[in-house]
Amino acid sequence: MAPVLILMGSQSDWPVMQKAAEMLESLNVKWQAKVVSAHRTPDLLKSTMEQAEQDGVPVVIAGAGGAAHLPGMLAAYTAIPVFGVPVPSKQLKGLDSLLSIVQMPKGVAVGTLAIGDAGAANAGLLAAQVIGSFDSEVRKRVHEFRKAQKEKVMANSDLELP
Ligand code: RP5
Repeated sequence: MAPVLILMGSQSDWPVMQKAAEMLESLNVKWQAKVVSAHRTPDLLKSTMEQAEQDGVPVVIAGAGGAAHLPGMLAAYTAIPVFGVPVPSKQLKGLDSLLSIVQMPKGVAVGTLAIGDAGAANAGLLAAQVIGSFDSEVRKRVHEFRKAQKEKVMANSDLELP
């Protein structure tokens, strides 16, 4: 069983959601990805979360666009922390996705990330940090990632006009 379950509303969400998978790969955290739609496959949504509970999955990342009800509905079925990624939509560029995910009613929590690639990558990072709270090796790798990121910024901090 992979510790991070990445769910998305459509195959078309994968180009964004794979940024979460790439981040997890870079931190050597195993993941599993699956298409589950809140509207098109509601029964699958319920059974997927029941299975995740049974399997002891510690964290779920869920991305959806437009009327993005997937993360909230997943959270309704489980006590596993759910991180929601608003996927950019064709018409409203993901503002609709963001508002659909972030405006949860009190009592059912979804941790909402930024719209698009950065949000998906950070969902992967945050999921790794959750795993790192009980797996010191993963925690160490998150620290190493931060250190490498800082060194990259420092190495290119002097700007010049072309
Ligand atoms: C949402 O509708 C999905 O998460 C996706 O972002 C959006 C469009 O889906 P497709 O019509 O591309 O399958 O449920």
